[in-house]
Amino acid sequence: MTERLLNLKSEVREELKNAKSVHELNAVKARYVGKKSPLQEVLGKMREADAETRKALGKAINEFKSFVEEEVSARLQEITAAEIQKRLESERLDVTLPGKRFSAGRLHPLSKTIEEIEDICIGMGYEIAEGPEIETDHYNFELLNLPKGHPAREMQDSFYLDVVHLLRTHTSPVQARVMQKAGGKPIKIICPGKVYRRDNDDATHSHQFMQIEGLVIDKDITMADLKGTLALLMRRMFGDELEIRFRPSFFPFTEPSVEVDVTCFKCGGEGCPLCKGTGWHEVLGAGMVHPNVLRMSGYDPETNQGFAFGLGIERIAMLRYGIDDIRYFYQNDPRFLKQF
Ligand code: FA5
Repeated sequence: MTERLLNLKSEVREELKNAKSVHELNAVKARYVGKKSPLQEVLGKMREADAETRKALGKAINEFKSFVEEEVSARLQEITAAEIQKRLESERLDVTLPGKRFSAGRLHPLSKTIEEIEDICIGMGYEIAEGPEIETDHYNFELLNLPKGHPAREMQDSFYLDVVHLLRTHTSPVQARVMQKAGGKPIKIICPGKVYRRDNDDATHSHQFMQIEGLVIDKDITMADLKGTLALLMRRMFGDELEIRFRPSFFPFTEPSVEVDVTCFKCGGEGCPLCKGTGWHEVLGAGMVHPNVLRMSGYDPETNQGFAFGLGIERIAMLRYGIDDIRYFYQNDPRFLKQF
């Protein structure tokens, strides 16, 4: 019988050699030491044997079991090492390869410019207001002292949707909306937003562009407040390098009215094709709120004064970042956008 066990050992070795996985190893183990293994046959024989043979057989069985355990565990180590080696080879990482580039989104230069202006104005105590892009003729023109047939309406060629509605041509209609809601109380707001005009697109004009409207209404507001506010805003935006000039102008909703120009960033004021030889770029219109406008929206011009301004965001962004064509802002070219 001990001889039979010796033969089994060489069978076990052979089968373990052929086993390729943990599952196959366990199957070999069960086959040789499990309930249906040839050991059961040896155990059966033990019952009939004399005491001395039983002792010898018991020793041989235990030795066989330990042998199987050791062989299985040795083979298990080999299989595990081979599996690790296989994985290492198939999942090999070349740590010298360059990493994957992740492209991060960023703010559009116009959004950045609006945020900067908003931050400066909020620092001066302004609140942010909003108004609709589809406006009525009443708010876009009439409440701004531009009755039907007024020649100054032609200053802003409009996209009409029907006889009453149009795409707002400027952010100034928000003035009237805010004044009507404020019910005679002081106002200090800015309103950023898109505006639309039937202008021909060129390097400095777009049919859709953005403005920020500013409106301050209170007692004893003077032109000096307007000038000081705009000069501070411009200096904060451009530093002290660019020159600013206030030029008398005309808007039906302000009296007196001014336009503010900033030196051309391209030629430094000497005159070039971009500034059409003038050396300046107009960036905003402003003035003291016209008494008619105050009156139409519920303010007594005898006791209340105010100033208003409307600046062109694209023009400011062009000066700020040295961009020589307004159309870049609307082409969504990643080569342009990723510079900001
Ligand atoms: C107005 O729109 C007035 N509502 C501004 C105002 C507000 C005056 C409050 C007084 C009181 P104007 O048409 O000049 O004004 O436009 C204001 C600014 O918008 C200009 O200075 C310019 O920077 C910009 N702008 C005007 N037209 C265009 C255009 N087609 N493309 C790009 N920017 C423009």
